[in-house]
Amino acid sequence: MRVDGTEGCLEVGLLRNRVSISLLVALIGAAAVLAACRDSEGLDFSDEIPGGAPHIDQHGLQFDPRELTVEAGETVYFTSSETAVHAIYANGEGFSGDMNRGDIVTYVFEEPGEYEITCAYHPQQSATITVE
Ligand SMILES: [Cu+2]
Repeated sequence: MRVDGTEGCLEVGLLRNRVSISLLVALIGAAAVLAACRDSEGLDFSDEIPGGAPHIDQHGLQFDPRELTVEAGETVYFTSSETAVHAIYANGEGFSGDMNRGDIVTYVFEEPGEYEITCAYHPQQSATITVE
């Protein structure tokens, strides 16, 4: 009886270990998904871009934000948070060259007006910059 009882405990112990390992695998999976989600929300460029500076990121094959108002002569920061290559145009004029994940390009809009921001590779990407 005692031996049976001990074996029973051992089995329960093993089962607990298996549950723990499953839980650990699930947690690692969840962490990976969260990390992937964070990437799709944009990398952290705060070390490279001054706080409060106008900044448009690209992730999820979109500009973020899609509308921005800046002062004439202000430096606008364009970044890419994803592996898809982007090439940014302002009113049909390319200025960024090919951008890869982590790249930062700056552009100064000298003339007031509305600028349609597009990407050479992704027709669905568009943003509007209003220069005052
Ligand atoms: Cu693009």
